[in-house]
Amino acid sequence: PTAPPLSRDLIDSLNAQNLAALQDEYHSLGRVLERRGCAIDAIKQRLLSFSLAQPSWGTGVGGTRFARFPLAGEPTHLNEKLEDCAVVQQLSRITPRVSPHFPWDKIGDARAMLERATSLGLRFDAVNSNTFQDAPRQALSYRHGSLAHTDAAVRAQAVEHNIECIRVGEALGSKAITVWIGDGTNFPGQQSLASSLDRYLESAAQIYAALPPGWSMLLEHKLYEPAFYSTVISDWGSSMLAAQQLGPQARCLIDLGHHAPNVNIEQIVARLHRFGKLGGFHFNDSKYGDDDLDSGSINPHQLFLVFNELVEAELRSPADFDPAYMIDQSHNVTDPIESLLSSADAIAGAYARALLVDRAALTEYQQGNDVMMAFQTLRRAYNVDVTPIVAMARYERGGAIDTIAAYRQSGWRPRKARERRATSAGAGIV
Ligand code: PSV
Ligand code: MN
Ligand code: MN
Repeated sequence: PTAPPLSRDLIDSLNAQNLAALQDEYHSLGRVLERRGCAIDAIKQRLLSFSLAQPSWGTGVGGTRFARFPLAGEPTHLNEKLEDCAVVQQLSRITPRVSPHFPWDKIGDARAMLERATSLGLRFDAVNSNTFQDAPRQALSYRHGSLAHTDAAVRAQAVEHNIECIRVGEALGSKAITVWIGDGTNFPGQQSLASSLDRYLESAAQIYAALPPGWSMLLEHKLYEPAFYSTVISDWGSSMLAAQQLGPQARCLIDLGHHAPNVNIEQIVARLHRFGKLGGFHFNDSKYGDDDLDSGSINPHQLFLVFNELVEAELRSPADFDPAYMIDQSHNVTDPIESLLSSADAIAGAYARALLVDRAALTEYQQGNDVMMAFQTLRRAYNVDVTPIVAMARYERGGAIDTIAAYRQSGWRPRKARERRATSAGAGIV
């Protein structure tokens, strides 16, 4: 039996206040779209089968390397993180899975943790390994790298940790492991750029060999940070070469914040899909680097263009289209639940806009090299305020029409501030 954390009556009574306006706006938008030959119900239907994973670590206040300002009532361990994820899911209805990160998340009895998640209406998504930090009581340090370390014993320890993550993931009902490493250098000459990659490939192959059938290994690349001169898996090219060498269960994961400035991420989406290596996404937004700001808060147009490629990719070859969608943000100055709600909304909205693109017209304009009209076809879809479609889909799935207002009215955070122990300013919620 599921026990959602917020009162159903509260959500229903708030929805009752908002429903007439939503219906009016939905039907009015429906008429606009109908004149363009597009059925609003069909778009809503597609949204009804769209979902995203939440990062367990996104439920706490992340902080920066300068400071962390604790939030009263933030979760202190996985049980409480799951509760907060359940609140997000109860209101948004498109975030039913949680991605755990080890050893930040202490699982204990995996079966009990899975039952707890299930009772909250949640499932587990990809597990994340962590060899970019030293865990307490760890034998060997990752100061100079992990999977690509010069010392075979450190590499073996990092491989072992990843295999352990897979085993825990199996018990949690997960189907993928996401591997992001911080390995790289801060000085020219510090390491051999060629040998580091060789060592990574050898270690990654050992993790790959431990994958259960039906599992994916998602390789997440990142240009820089913590390494500032060179990073072993720095870009989609390195990620793609590694995934190709490892085998069919290895695919590439795109974190929107992990690229050089102005890189054409949507083109990377098209490339990876073309070669069967589009594994998944970490959604967030950025202005300067890996800022981990809320999805769609800085560059919503880029988010739309990414989804435009995703819709196109699915149309081209639906059989091998199965990217894992997840939010990966650091919430420093907002209540994380509100940020997750707002981001889920922005991501669903970008998808809805991409679904509005008149694909037949676009192809024709592209074929005839009608540059302006091809561009206008995208612009026309992007300009639509899709709020009523996203809200109606959410309402029909049992969520809140106005998620943030419902969350605030629920008094969840003040209640948790009384119940949960306070976190410290220095450390994250590990
Ligand atoms: C690294 O910057 C990253 O995006 C990876 O996904 C990590 O696992 C995550 O952030 C956690 O902070
Ligand atoms: Mn990420
Ligand atoms: Mn990141």
